[in-house]
Amino acid sequence: MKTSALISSVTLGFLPNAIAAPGDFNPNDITFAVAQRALPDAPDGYTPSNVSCPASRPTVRSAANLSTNETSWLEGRRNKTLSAMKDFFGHVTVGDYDVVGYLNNHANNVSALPNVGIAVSGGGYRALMNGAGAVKAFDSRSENASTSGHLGGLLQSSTYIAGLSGGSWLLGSIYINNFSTIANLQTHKSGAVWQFGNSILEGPDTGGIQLLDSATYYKDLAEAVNGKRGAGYDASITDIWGRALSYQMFNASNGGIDYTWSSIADTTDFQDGNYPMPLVVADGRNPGERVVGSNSTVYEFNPWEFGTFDPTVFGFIPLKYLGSRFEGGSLPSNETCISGYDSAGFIIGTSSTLFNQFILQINTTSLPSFLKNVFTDILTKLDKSDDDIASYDPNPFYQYNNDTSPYAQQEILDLVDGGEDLQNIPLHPLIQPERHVDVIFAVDSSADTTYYWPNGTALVATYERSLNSTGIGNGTAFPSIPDQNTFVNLGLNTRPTFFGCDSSNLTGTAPLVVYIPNSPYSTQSNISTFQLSTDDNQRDGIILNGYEVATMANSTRDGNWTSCVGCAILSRSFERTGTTLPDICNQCFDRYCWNGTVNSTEPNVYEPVNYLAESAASAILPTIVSTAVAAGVAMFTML
Ligand SMILES: *[C@@H]1O[C@H](CO)[C@@H](O)[C@H](O)[C@H]1NC(C)=O
Ligand SMILES: *[C@@H]1O[C@H](CO)[C@@H](O)[C@H](O)[C@H]1NC(C)=O
Ligand SMILES: *[C@@H]1O[C@H](CO)[C@@H](O)[C@H](O)[C@H]1NC(C)=O
Ligand SMILES: *[C@@H]1O[C@H](CO)[C@@H](O)[C@H](O)[C@H]1NC(C)=O
Ligand SMILES: *[C@@H]1O[C@H](CO)[C@@H](O)[C@H](O)[C@H]1NC(C)=O
Ligand SMILES: *[C@@H]1O[C@H](CO)[C@@H](O)[C@H](O)[C@H]1NC(C)=O
Ligand SMILES: *[C@@H]1O[C@H](CO)[C@@H](O)[C@H](O)[C@H]1NC(C)=O
Ligand SMILES: *[C@@H]1O[C@H](CO)[C@@H](O)[C@H](O)[C@H]1NC(C)=O
Ligand SMILES: *[C@@H]1O[C@H](CO)[C@@H](O)[C@H](O)[C@H]1NC(C)=O
Ligand SMILES: *[C@@H]1O[C@H](CO)[C@@H](O)[C@H](O)[C@H]1NC(C)=O
Ligand SMILES: *[C@@H]1O[C@H](CO)[C@@H](O)[C@H](O)[C@H]1NC(C)=O
Ligand SMILES: CC(=O)N[C@H]1CO[C@H](CO)[C@@H](O)[C@@H]1O
Repeated sequence: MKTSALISSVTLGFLPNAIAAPGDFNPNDITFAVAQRALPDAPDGYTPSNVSCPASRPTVRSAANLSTNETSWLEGRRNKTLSAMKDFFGHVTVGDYDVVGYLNNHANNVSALPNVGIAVSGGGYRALMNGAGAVKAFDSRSENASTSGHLGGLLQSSTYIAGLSGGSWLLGSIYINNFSTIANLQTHKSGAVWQFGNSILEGPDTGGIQLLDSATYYKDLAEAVNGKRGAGYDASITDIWGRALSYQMFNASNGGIDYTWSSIADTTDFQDGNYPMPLVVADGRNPGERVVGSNSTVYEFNPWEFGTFDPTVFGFIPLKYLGSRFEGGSLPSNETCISGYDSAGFIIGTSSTLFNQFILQINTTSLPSFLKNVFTDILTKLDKSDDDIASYDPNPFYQYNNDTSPYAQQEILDLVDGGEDLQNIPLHPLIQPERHVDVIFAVDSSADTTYYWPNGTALVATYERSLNSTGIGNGTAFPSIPDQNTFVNLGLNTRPTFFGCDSSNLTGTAPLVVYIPNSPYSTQSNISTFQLSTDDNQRDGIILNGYEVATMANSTRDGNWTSCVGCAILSRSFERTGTTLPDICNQCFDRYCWNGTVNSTEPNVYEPVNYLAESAASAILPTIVSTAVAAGVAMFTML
């Protein structure tokens, strides 16, 4: 019996007892039981537990280099991206230039070849769905995606894919479900994942893989979090939030309670370099500060490690041993190794702490009052019950880099939503010089404007942070980005725009950024960040719109769009190999590269019309939130 005995029988006495225990075999799960996927390898469900340490005890390592894990993985992955790029340039032409011939000529030196990254912004369910549409467009497995005018194969050609907040829910849905296609996530039978018609407050449909009713759902949430607390770890509302998200995102019984993020690194397909490397971003909140500013530390969770390249902490620990009591960068000899802390749901919950407040709205539902009481009971046991933070107890970077780390004397590390520093696109891991990324496809579903469209705020934040290259930017460089008024006035947020095309005009080595802002094609995809549920029609409409955003309506808006994407991919590689770009690329760059023009006059309210006129008539008008709510949670509206 893995369930915790710590839940008081008073609390649970009235609940049904026919509850599937974690790990129970579920016949509906049969296809997943045999498929390769992230692994249910946590030793005791959600409760972190002692495990024997490996022969060389885990330590904090300096962030001066990439991990040996990533370096050796890259050798395999870069080879795989080469063949994927050859497929991609089979249907994406660049004038009459022989791109496949070029790739073949440099096949023995993969570092000469393009190194592609994808970044999916935050913005709650809107970002999850719009981001999913873009990923669907980039995935060669999607129907029609590998035909002329489409962009299938870009995902397979990528080395990295980063997500934060709502974007991290997308990454979790893909990676914890066996590198699932988006179409599969959309078509799961009732009761399985991505059933957003049920709000997260109600829990999953009964039936399907979860076999839960609301009572069991809340009981499970409570039990998981109480188990962690009972084992001596500080828990926060983010623990409940992460567990709740897991039921919506992970197609495994009990909301995939024993799936860890680090298990991604243990799957054969990932080890063989068959997928891009997923990166989830969260921010640190400086001790004693409520505002998460541009000087807060940006952390990443990758399949092997958790840590940061920022000059504050400047270190990484093995993710599998998160929860172990590190001190001054090593694990004292009287401390055991801990595993199971890096629950996949807790990782995506951490990246999205701004939304953990959703769960506090339970009293607005029609759920029976005994359930509200169960929930209130857990909340009162949490130290920071209404705080939008994730508590990492113990702080793995305790007494590490005392001189530079503001967190060195903190026994608990507070992490918050990856977009709280306004860098709402997870570019940070992709602009680290050690990673040598050439081009980033930056999908932005932020709600910056009155009607929840992006206006470049996320890019501005990353650009400004990079200007402090000797400080918090720590050697990163980023293309020049104009102010938000310019984005709106020049329409840089209504269609894809390239930044940093001219590499000689940069302050250091930086990727070319292909900015892909959410905009309306067949659907008004600007749903409110507060909208907690979408029926399947709206969900699929926004995903399709995201597909059209990325492909410019399957190239009907610009017959040369996919060629231009090809030019963006090849640009830095051609510079390294001294190759001249084909003529069509110059036309593309004239059309898509921001050329330095600025118009900072204040624009009118931004209200784009659907590009695909025939569907404009049926457009759903954006929901306008009451000003009182909007003022109270201003931060929400930006993300
Ligand atoms: C990562 O690298 C370390 C040291 O090289 C190795 O011990 C460990 O097994 C690797 N982790 C994975 C998941 O491959
Ligand atoms: C990658 O490809 C190169 C060139 O074909 C080959 O020499 C090398 O062994 C490959 N590496 C891996 C890890 O597959
Ligand atoms: C971060 O910046 C704020 C505002 O400039 C400043 O008050 C604070 O001390 C800084 N925090 C750290 C840890 O550098
Ligand atoms: C290990 O030793 C330190 C210092 O004496 C102590 O604070 C800590 O509680 C010990 N840990 C365990 C697991 O006993
Ligand atoms: C729900 O309402 C009850 C009764 O008014 C209150 O005690 C509890 O704190 C509320 N719960 C939340 C999460 O607001
Ligand atoms: C870091 O600070 C702690 C507490 O002040 C101290 O015990 C420890 O020796 C320091 N570590 C280093 C490497 O200076
Ligand atoms: C851009 O977005 C920010 C919030 O991210 C907002 O404060 C600003 O007013 C917006 N400006 C324009 C021109 O939309
Ligand atoms: C740059 O970063 C350093 C260290 O983080 C900080 O002291 C300094 O105030 C920052 N400068 C600017 C202009 O933000
Ligand atoms: C774009 O292609 C997708 C996938 O084939 C299709 O579902 C959609 O209807 C197309 N949209 C337009 C505007 O052609
Ligand atoms: C695409 O580019 C070619 C070559 O530069 C040009 O001749 C053609 O007119 C362009 N097509 C469109 C639809 O813009
Ligand atoms: C070129 O660099 C200058 C100085 O950083 C900057 O002001 C300008 O906007 C850049 N131009 C482009 C097109 O990025
Ligand atoms: C390029 C650069 O400035 N790197 C610095 C990043 O931060 C670490 C830790 O403070 C420094 O040692 C590096 O020199």
